[in-house]
Amino acid sequence: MAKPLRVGMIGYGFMGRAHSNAYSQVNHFFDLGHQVVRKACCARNEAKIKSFAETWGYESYETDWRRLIERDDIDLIDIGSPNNTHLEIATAAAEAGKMVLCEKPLAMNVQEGEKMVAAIERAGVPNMVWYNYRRVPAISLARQIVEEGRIGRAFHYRATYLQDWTIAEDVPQGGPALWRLDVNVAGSGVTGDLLAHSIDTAEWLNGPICRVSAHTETFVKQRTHVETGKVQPVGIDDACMFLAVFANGSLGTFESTRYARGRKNYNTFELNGERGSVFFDLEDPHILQFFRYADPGTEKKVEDHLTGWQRIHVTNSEHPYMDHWWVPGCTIGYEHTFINALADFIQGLDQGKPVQPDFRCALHTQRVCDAVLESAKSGQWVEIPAPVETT
Ligand code: SOE
Repeated sequence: MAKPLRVGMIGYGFMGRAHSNAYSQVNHFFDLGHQVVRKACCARNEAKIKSFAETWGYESYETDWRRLIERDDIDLIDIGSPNNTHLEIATAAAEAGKMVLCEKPLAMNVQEGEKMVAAIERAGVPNMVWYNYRRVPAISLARQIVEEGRIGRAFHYRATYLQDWTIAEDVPQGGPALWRLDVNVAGSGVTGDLLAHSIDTAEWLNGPICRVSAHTETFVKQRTHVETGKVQPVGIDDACMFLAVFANGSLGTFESTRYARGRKNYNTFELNGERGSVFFDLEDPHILQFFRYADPGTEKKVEDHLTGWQRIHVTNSEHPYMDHWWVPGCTIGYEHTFINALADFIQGLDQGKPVQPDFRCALHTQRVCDAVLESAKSGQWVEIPAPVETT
């Protein structure tokens, strides 16, 4: 008999919907020891959260997150509200003994992230940060290929994360969704919002980044603020590019912008090693490209007339997560990455094993983001301390 997992969801925007969909679907597709109960959702605007509760099947709603955390019929608090709320909510939730899931990036900056990790680890509560792209089956397959030794010694890692939705000067800052343009709410621009994803994926596949050199640009320097109605300076980075050195000696380049006309959510990476390479593009999410030069173990080189990039359609039941979905050849989508992530978290609960990326792991991603922003300011290379290992 599955144990109930009573969820309190904070936030009703893009991520509130993505997470709520995962809560409603996960037990239909994964055989788990916990049954999710959508107990309550929470936001300040009563009319909106009431309607959200009805749409997504929550039993109740709250308009104050403190009240949600006080409730003894809630086991897990999920933070899907803007970045400047993460610290306070996560700390209070951990102190109340709740499990905590948090949307990325972990925090506004490293100082906040450290406080969050301290609170979570003091309380010893299960936790996870929603770096959902790890759960794209093709990206998980890339990790498997790396772990199988098929890339071998890594030389280069190349990531891009491009969008185009803030090019117009009349896009305002502040308020729902557009808080991402307000530095006081978001902490940073593309570095925390987009490159954080690229960094999480890169470190998962290729190990820790130990030094960075960055440059950022803010193309539109002033925007009307939704809350004040006034034209105010823009404090976020609109674009960021950085060079990285990984602890394994390989070299990385990372580029991100919201000014790449035509690019909507172009999240790509390529890893080149001695035995092979992998390439992924989120606009073609079911495909992992793999170049096989030599096999691990034997070091036998693939016959010359057969070498070439393979396009692996990652939908076979042998592929990560795909045995939970449809028959081979049938694809899954963006929303499934959240369902897969939640399933991993619940399996961790079932087995008493922590799941990655946890808060501590996400703190290292935050360190890289902060180092990138510091380097962009100083024009100097910035060193990043090695992560403290978690399980
Ligand atoms: C920004 O546009 C955004 O919604 C990010 O906040 C998400 O994390 C990313 O996955 C898609 O783009």
